[in-house]
Amino acid sequence: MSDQEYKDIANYLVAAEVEKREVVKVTANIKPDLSVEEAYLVQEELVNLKLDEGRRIVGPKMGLTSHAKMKQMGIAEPIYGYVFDYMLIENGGQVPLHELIHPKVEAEIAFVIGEDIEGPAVTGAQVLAKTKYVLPALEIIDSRYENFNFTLPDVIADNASTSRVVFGTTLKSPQQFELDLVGATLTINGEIKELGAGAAVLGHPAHSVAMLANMLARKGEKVKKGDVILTGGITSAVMLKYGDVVSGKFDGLGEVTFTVTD
Ligand code: OOG
Ligand code: MG
Repeated sequence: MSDQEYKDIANYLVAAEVEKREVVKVTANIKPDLSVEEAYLVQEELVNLKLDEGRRIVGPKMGLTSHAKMKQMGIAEPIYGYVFDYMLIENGGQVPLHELIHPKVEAEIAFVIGEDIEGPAVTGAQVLAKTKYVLPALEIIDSRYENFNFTLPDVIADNASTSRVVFGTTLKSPQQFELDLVGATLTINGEIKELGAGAAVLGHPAHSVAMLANMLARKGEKVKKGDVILTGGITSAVMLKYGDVVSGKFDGLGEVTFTVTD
């Protein structure tokens, strides 16, 4: 593929996000044989488009880290994307539906990185030693593709469906927890919709950051001090609708909430 082809696909996906409309997946007709490697090059173009507009990266995010999602997609390795500043919503804030396409929410544990982590062969224990804080989060994913219907390269090109994030306001040292055993519930309008534990994320959320560092190492990049990293959904994602009051509760880490407005 030429640089121009990568740029064209990145523009196609950014236009879908900006114009809030779903589009046909890339592998349906634009590039049926798009590979995972090429998809990350499209994602890089997409990230550059946003950086050129003056957007700032908050940190990378991992996706498809739960056994359930990996099995559903038939994949062996999770994916990553990037969270930008304009995607942040304060805890207790509002998520306006008119800004999005067909959003879903999932509960996640986030890491604030205290020291650079450079792969390959990074372990979960090394990640924990270099993590300053952990905090709870609700990620709002909004695939730009029709009905969230995509192949692995499609979703990688689409920045792993990243759309909005609400971070919790309690920061805790990871040493205080057994993060694999931290339970989480996702409640909408008072009804528990999903529940799980940190272990849903590759056995332990720190493994997710270790895997990210190892994946980034292949292109000479690293997890950086100050990155705030979403480690991947503990729960399945739940479709949002107007008026929803959403709450994620995490054992020992507090609560994250938002309301869906029109
Ligand atoms: C891809 C994004 C997955 C996660 O936490 O697994 C993700 C998708 O399911 O649309 O963010
Ligand atoms: Mg996620």
